[in-house]
Amino acid sequence: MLVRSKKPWDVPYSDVTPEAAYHSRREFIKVAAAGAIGAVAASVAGRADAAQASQTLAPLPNVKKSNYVTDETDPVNSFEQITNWNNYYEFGTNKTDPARYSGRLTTRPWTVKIDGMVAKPGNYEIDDLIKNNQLEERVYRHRCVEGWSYVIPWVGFPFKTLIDKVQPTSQAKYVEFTTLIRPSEMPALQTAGIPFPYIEGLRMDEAMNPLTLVVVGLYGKMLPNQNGAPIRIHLPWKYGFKSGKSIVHLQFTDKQPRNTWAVQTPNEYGFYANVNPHVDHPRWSQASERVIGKGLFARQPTLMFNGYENEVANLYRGMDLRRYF
Ligand SMILES: Nc1nc2c(c(=O)[nH]1)N[C@H]1C(S)=C(S)[C@@H](COP(=O)(O)O)O[C@H]1N2
Ligand SMILES: [Mo]
Repeated sequence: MLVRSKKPWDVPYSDVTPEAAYHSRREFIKVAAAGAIGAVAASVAGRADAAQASQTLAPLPNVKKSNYVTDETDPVNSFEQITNWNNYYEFGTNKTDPARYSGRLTTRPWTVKIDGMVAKPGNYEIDDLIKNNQLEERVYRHRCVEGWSYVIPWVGFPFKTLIDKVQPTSQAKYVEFTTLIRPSEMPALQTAGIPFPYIEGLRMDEAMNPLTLVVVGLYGKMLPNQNGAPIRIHLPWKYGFKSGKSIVHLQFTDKQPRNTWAVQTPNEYGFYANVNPHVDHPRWSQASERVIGKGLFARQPTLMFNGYENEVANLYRGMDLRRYF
């Protein structure tokens, strides 16, 4: 048997979560759709584990409900699940390493440099980005290429609103993200086995899609370090590796970015990384996934574009998705 330790997400959901908390999370989705979320986030965070784990994280001001509420049927995962099963190789390659080792990361001051083919390049302070953009909560399913997923109440703003402000020129075809590399605070830079800094990128139309989110928080509070503080990206129809964490640089360019995993292992990871149950990874099937919190062996079918097909399929019309994986 491969079961090494009994984590909350290895056992059936009902075994780890009191009935009341279970209902409050389902409720969370409904209430978020209906009204202001401040009070709702607080009530969810009122659960003992979430309250303890997130007490040092500042609440984010002025978070509004989103127009993009999915009909996600699984409950939102707990703060504990979302922050203890992560990929952030700068802190180690085990899923629990980021929670264990990212505490030392300092995320202030923090500047995101924006340059390249853009009319208004500049250095943008994280707290200005938080203050000057209308934050909203988006509940998205997050599917990792390795075969697990969870449902996260992100806080952020559409990438499109930032792009509209900085005004890329007509030459810009892609945007490239570079993430932080800081040896004094990142213990696994030499041992993780991939090159750093971690680089990702998007086609402009993907970046401008209304679902594409610049993430600065979750559960109504500042982003925990292990989830990519203070600023990361998330595209719910793509595998998790597209969502670079702790971004320091956005460059608009006419060349397709050489994203880290595609450079590292080109036959396994491509530039597009769209969730696609019909295109398997060379070493495993992508037809199903394990939902964190539902039990180790409870797999469920993976949906085309992770279930966001209506919103994004048009971006890829006419493309051979086996070739552009
Ligand atoms: N800088 C950086 N960003 C990264 C990674 C990483 O190792 N370093 N891992 C990626 C992968 S493979 C995944 S699945 C997601 C995980 O995000 P999560 O821990 O919030 O679920 O982050 C992505 N962003
Ligand atoms: Mo991943």
